[in-house]
This record gives sequence, structure tokens and C-alpha cells, in this order.
Amino acid sequence: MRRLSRHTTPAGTLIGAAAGDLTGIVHLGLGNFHRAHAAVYTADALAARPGDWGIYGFANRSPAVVSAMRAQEGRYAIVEYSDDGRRVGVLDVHRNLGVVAEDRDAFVAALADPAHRILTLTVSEVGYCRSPRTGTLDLDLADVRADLANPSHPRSTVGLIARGLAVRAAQGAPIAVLSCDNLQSNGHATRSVVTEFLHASGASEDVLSFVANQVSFPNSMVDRIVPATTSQTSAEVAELIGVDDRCPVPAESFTMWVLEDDFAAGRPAWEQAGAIMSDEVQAYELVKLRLLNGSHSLIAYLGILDGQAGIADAWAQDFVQDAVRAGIAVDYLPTIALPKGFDPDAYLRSLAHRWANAALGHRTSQVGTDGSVKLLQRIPEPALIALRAGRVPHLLALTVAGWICTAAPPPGFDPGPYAAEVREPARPRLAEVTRAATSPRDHAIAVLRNGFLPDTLTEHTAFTDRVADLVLAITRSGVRAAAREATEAANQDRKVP
Ligand code: CS2
Repeated sequence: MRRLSRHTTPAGTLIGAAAGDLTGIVHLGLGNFHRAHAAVYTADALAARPGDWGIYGFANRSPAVVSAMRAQEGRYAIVEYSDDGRRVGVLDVHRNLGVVAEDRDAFVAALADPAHRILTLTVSEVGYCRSPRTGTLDLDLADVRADLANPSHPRSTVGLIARGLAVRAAQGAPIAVLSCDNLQSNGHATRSVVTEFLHASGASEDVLSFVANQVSFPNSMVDRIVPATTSQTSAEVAELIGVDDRCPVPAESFTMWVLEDDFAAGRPAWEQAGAIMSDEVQAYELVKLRLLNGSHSLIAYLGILDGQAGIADAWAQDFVQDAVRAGIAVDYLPTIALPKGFDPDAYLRSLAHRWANAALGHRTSQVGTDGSVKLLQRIPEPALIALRAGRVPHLLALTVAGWICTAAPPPGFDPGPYAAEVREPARPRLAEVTRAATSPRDHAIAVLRNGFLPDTLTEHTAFTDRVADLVLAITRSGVRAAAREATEAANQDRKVP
């Protein structure tokens, strides 16, 4: 079978338009999410209004996607799974590619090049190098420390962006840095860590004022469920459009992007591609981070502990649905000022439908990955709102208990086969802080007392006790019984005004 390329792309399969030769966007983090989200909006925007908006895409470390895309002239397929079946489209907007770990200078030069007017980021929650305790730049991270000592050879994402902007400051062309990660106020968060880094590394006034005045950091809410690629994805491309694609991306058909229209040097016509330009991005972010992502974590950990491989398998369990629905109604919805005209019931129906998409093959372990960093965006704020109002957020406590039992199971407790698939950067520290614990309760308290969550949250003993009780319940009576008990407690609260 012929390899996917410009010449072998079957007629009628191209999504939007192919980019021209010139690149206007630098992208960092060439994972599946970017390739099925911003890249698609860009292709559709180019079809509506042509422009020099080809993407110069950089992978952080792994050369695999870059070499596969190079061999395919930048092209790859997206396999969309919906009720209508499977649909394949081919994307062609990446005009240049690189791997940061192999050629850091190429990234810095690309960011400094005035032809590039937007830097987009999908570096995941971990990439922002923030302290779980304070939310500011984490000066204890080895990579951040190394970068502060030697800012011209950065290893961390934040050091890298700061370096590129510092070099760009010399000629001073404006640029927008657009975070496409699931962080609350992701634009503000990016500006903060970059600026903190520049201050801490002794950057010049010129550089600081360039970043303050010529670089915009729009907030954005991003949404599309995009699982990892498997051999099945390539097999489906071969079956449906008859070409050999070594780097296709599976995705759901749903997609959403809400952005602040604050681009210092222009942008593609993303609004023509369905993106929503809005001054209510932060409200959309809260809806997304809490109702979708927060619930997703709960589905994932309950599913993992119940032996369910897929999000759809976990969602098919009544005890999971009941827990998630109670969490949304009692712990999340009351904490959000909804965007104007937003219909929460329709949103919830759509979430239920998306989580039930079994063909997508989204794994519980994928969503359970990096819990120590992801949960910070999903749990502490709504939990604090409840606690300050004198209420225990039972389902948020259950989410944290599920994470602990998955990522740092108490001795003697077997979290099942899918917990082992979960990547968790905090595993070594979790093991260290729990070493002396003598019971599952102690074990949970040891995690909660050691800086994995903000102090403002863990100083509430009503919360830490509840998490510890639920960890004990999971280890003693199983995840189903523990989830049922937490769900009932939340539903009781709902009845008592
Ligand atoms: C998920 C998200 O892995 C996770 O933590 O909750 O990746 C989720 O699928 C996306 O944010 C959907 O837009």
C-alpha cells in the first residue's frame, strides 16, 4: 500500500485547505491533541481565508511523529468516530517540523523569527512548571533550577519560551502566545510563569518590557477528546482510504474552541472554522475544567479501580454514572457562573453521549495519567467553595481518594491492571512520603500533608478526613461500595437546603 503523501491523498479527503509554503505559527507539543484540534481549525480557516499561516511544529522529545510526518510531507489522517460511523480526513498544514530535544536552537530561532506571529502550546499541565502548593513557577523543579542557572540552554518548557521571547525582543516584533492546555486562565497562567522566569533569571528591562507590552497571552478553552493512536488507527485509515499512514490521529467528532480575541500580530480566520471569539472565555474554561475534566478524572479512577479499560466501559457502570451526576449537580455546578445563554442540561446530555463513545477507544489510564498535576485544575477551587460554605464535597474527595488508590495504592491493596498503565510523575515522591504509614487512613493523610494539593485546601480537616475515610472504604469494601456511599452522602446534602 502506498504511503500517505500529497500525491497519494485520495480526492475529496483533504480537511479544509493545505497551508502554503510560509509558516506563521510556531507550535510546541506535536501530540495528538494539537494535531486534531488547532491544526484542524487552521486548515478550515485557510479554506475560508488564505494566509501565511502554515505551522512550524515542534515535538518536545520524541522524534517518532516528526519522522513519520516528514516521510508523509507533513500529512496525516484524522479518524473520527461518531454515531454515523467512522470518517477519515487528511490534514496538511504543517510546513516545517522539529524536535526540541534534538535542536533547541531551531525552536528559539523560530520563535525569534518575525514571520511567526503566534506561538501555540499543547505541553499539558505538567509543562507549565507550577508549584502545586502556590501555583507559581516551581523553583524546586530540577529543570527550572538548571534553566535559571543557564537560561541560554533551556530544558524546561517555560525556560524555552522565555529564551525564544528574549531573543525575539532584540527586533521586537509582536507575537501572541496561545496556550491550548486545560489550565484555568491558561493565557494568564502562561504570562505569569514566563514573566516569573524572566525576573528570576535576571532578564533585562528591555526583554521584560517587550514581553509586557508586545506579547499577548489570550486565554482559551479547548475541547476535543483525542485518544492515543494505536495500530488499529492506521488499519482504519488503510481500510477506509487505502493509504499507509504511520501517524494518524483518532478523535471524536465533537470539537470546541473558545478564545479571547487578543492576538498581537494577527491570526488565521479561526472564527470561520467554528471557533468562538468571546470575552467570556473564563466562564467556558470553568465549565470545561470542572464538568468535563473533573468528571473525567472521577470516571477514570473509579473505572480503573473497577477493572474497566475504557472510559466508555467505566461510564456504562451505574455506580459511575450516579457518582458523576451527583458530583456535577452538587460539587461542580453551584461553583460556576455559567456563560450567557449556556444550557447546562444540553451540555450534560452531550457529555454523557461523548463519554459513551466506545468506538473511540479512550482509555481510563490515559485520563488517569498525570493526576498529581491535572487534579490541581479540577478539584481545589470547587472544593474550597464548598468547604467555605460549610459543606463537604464528597465526590471531589472521592476523586482524590481514587487517584491515591490508583497512583499510590496503600500496602496490601491491589488497584488492578489498569493502574499500572497510568503514568504519574509524582510516583517516587508518593512512595517516599507514604513509606512510614501504618494504615490506609494514615497513608492517605501522608499524601495530603505533603504538598501535592494546595495548603489552603489541606488545612480543611473536613476534607482530608473525608478523603482518608474514602481511601479506607475503597481498600476495605471496594470502589463500588465507597462510591455509592459518597454519592448517597452528596444526594442527602442536595435534599437538605
Ligand atoms: C482528559 C482530557 O486526559 C484528560 O485528563 O480529561 O484530555 C479531555 O479528554 C480533553 O480535555 C477533552 O477536551
